[in-house]
Amino acid sequence: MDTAELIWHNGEFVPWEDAKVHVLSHALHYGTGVFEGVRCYETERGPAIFRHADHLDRLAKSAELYYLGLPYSPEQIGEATRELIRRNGLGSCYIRPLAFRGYGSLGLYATDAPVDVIVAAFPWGAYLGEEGQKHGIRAKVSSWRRISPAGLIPHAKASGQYLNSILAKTESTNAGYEEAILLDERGFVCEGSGENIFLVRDGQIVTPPHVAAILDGINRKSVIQIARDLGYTVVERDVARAELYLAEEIFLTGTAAELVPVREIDDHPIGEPGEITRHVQAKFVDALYGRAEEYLEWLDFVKVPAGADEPSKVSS
Ligand code: PPE
Repeated sequence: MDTAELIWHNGEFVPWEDAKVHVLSHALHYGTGVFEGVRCYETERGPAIFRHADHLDRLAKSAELYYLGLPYSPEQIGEATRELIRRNGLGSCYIRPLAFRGYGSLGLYATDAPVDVIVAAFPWGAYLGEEGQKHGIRAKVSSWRRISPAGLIPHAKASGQYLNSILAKTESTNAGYEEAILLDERGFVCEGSGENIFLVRDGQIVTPPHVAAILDGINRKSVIQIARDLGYTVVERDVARAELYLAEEIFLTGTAAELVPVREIDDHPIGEPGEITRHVQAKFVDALYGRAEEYLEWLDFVKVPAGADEPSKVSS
């Protein structure tokens, strides 16, 4: 992976190679961590973090859902992140905040083990490839079902839950596809291994509802808003597997992936990215890079404009 100079670790900026944990850290054994994937984009006014407050809010909610008491407020983690990007001298980058049960005790009720927090920021290119963003990817419905709300919390972004995504992604990659699409236990479409999914049917945009067994993606919400603002009808409803094959267009959204068209699924051709996908994708990319005036409020600028007040310092 591409690295950077510093990582924020429990309130300190430490050299990348020194950001280490003990091998008996709780999260290493049980997956007791919650995290975010956030992206920062180089805009005309300098680096800006896309929907930063929403990501920090989801991090706090994921922590709450798994009884992890965060030792830092979302505001403190947010300011640490902006300072990290400044100190690392980064422009466009991927940001990975993680809160996890650290070293102190093992066993399943380990409230003695502290909650450690890190934020890393480093360069990370197109998750499903630049070619995929332009011409679409090939996807396969996974034989693994998406984690059920009966046993875990699909709405939380928790480390251990990603074993489910990893099984699906491994299966689809080994079979020669670029992404896996997971169904829920009823057989309805949920999402990709690390992205939400949208279909175009009869000119309408359709996506599984936020109460489905999906991660309620921040880019999902952004794309729904952008599509509606562009005049499209967006319907949140259950999506049957067969609709994947009958769709006029399909695309995926996520922080790492951004907006990626799907050109083939289970060997059924969907075709080159369609008109609606292209239209929404272009506006979405403009929003990410601060080129869409109407969505500027989604951006958290890292650097203070010259002449403005200094931002408050990290208080930890
Ligand atoms: N579903 C899942 C399961 C998921 O992991 C992500 C993000 C999304 C949907 C889209 O959510 P959002 O980024 O808020 O629009 N996946 C993150 C982790 C990917 C990874 O490989 O790590 C990401 O995109 O950063």
